[in-house]
Amino acid sequence: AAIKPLVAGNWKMNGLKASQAEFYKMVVGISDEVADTVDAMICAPSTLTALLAEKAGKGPPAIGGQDCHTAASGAHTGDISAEMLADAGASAVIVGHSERRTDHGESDAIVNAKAQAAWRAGLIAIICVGETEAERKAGNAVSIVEGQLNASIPDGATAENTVVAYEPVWAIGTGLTPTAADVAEMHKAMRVNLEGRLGSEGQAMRLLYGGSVKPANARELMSVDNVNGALVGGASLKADDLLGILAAY
Ligand code: G2H
Repeated sequence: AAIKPLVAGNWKMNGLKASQAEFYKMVVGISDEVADTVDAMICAPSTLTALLAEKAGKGPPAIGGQDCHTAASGAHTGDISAEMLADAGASAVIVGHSERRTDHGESDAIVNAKAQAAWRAGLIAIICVGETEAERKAGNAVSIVEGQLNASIPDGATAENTVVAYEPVWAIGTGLTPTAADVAEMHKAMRVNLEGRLGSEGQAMRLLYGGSVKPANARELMSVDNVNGALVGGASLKADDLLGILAAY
C-alpha cells in the first residue's frame, strides 16, 4: 500500500492565544480532498495544546507536542509528560529535534527514552535526526544519520507508532535546502537502514524531510523518492503557507 504522507508544522516557541485565529484558518482551509491525500498536524507549544485541540475538533490538523519528559509524572519542574500531552488532545510528539539536542544536551539515549515515553502514552513519536554542516562537509552525513537512527529509535518501532524526520541542521531556519539528489540519497539510506532493522515496518514508516520547507520548494522536495512528507517550522505559522505546502500533494 502507498504511504500516506504527513505534513507536520512545528511552531517551536511561537504562538499566543491569539494565534488560534490563524490556526482556525488552517482547520477550515484543509479540504476533504487534501485530507484524503495527506495528513496534517500542528505541533504547538504546550501552552496551546488543549486550546488548539478543542478548536480542531476531530481535525485535521491533528495536534502534536514538541518534546516530552521520559517520566509520566513527578518532581520535574517545568517539564511536560507525554501523558499530559495526550490528555490535552495531542496524538503525537516530536522528540530529538536538533534544537533540543543542542539547547538541552539531549543525547540519542535520551531521545530513545522519550520515544518510548511517547508510545507509553499512546502518542506517535516523531523522531528527528540530521547532520551538522561540518559533518556533511567531511562526507559523514549518511553515517552520522545512520548512527542517530540506530541509537534514537527504540526496538518496537512500527510504521504506526513512529515517524522519522530528517532535518539537516544547516538547513533549519536558514533558507538553505539540500539538493533533491542529496535528499534522495539520505532518505534511501534511511529506508535501507530501517528496513534492515524493522522489516516491513521500516518499509512503511513515514520519513519526513525538514529544514526550510516552504510552498515554493515543497513540490520538488516532496516528490523525492522515500520522502513521505515534511516537518515545517517557519512556514507553518501562517495558514496560507501551510496550505500552500499541503497543496504540493
Ligand atoms: C526545522 C524546521 C521545522 P524550519 O527545524 O522542524 O524549521 O522549517 O523553520 O527550517
